[in-house]
Amino acid sequence: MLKNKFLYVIPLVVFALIYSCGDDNGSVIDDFDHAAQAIIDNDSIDIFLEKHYYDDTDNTVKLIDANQTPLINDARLKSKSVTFDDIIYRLHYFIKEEIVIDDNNPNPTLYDSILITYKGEYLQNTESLVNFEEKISPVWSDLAGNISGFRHGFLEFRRGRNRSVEGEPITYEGGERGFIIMPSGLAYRNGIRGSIPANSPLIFHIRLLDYIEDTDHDNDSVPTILEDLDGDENVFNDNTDGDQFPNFQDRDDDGDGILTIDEDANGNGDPTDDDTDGDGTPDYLDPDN
Ligand SMILES: [Ca+2]
Ligand SMILES: [Ca+2]
Ligand SMILES: [Ca+2]
Ligand SMILES: [Ca+2]
Repeated sequence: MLKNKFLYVIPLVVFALIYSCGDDNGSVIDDFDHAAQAIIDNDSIDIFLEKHYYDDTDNTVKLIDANQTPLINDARLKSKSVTFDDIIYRLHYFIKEEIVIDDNNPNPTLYDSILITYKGEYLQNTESLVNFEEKISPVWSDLAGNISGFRHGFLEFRRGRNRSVEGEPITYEGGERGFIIMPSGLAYRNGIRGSIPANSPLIFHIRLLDYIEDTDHDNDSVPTILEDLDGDENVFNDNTDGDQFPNFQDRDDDGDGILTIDEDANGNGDPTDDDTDGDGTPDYLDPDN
């Protein structure tokens, strides 16, 4: 079941993966002033939020043309700080209607595969948006490799419940909808991405239908969230054996020839709690045991 679902993870953000790789490339010299751009974007987004409102009839963000409530005064608009590359950014998110259903883990983590619908737009200026991508039918997306604003925004949304009937279209009950609005620093920064100009704040109109709990990209029975060993919210820079695969894509994390899934001495399905030589390093990360 889990494996089948994962096959549908789609490349909404393959470009984000490419970006991540580029970012680690020491040959790229980037003297762009990201801190200054963060201030510019923050001001633009504030003005945008003053000039627009949320139209509940068609779930869109529109320019105020009468006495609608500006987003900045709409109690449903929330914000939080997200640090990326040592800069603290402000990320806004808007949940149209909070939906609580019986679910112990309604929100995804930063590393999960999510089932969503969305429409992405960039701010051309503080009064106009330009659509760059839209998925009306549900698609699977991988948060692990996605842009920071997208990842941190989705954490705030609750999934729905699958009510699909065999042979009929996928149907979900609940599944919160709304939007995320992010500065360019949490999106594609000063790079051009498809039709999106450099330094563009983005807005994603979204609905979270479902996600895979404890998404495990390499199926080694260590959830991807636990393969971010240094806890820096980036799974691409954790590579215990220094081979070409970061741990979350490596089925033998310590490169000792024994697959991680088989370094489970107590057989409880969790390799992270087995340390047979008692040296403080679990066997799956211990090349000499
Ligand atoms: Ca894993
Ligand atoms: Ca990491
Ligand atoms: Ca692994
Ligand atoms: Ca080992």
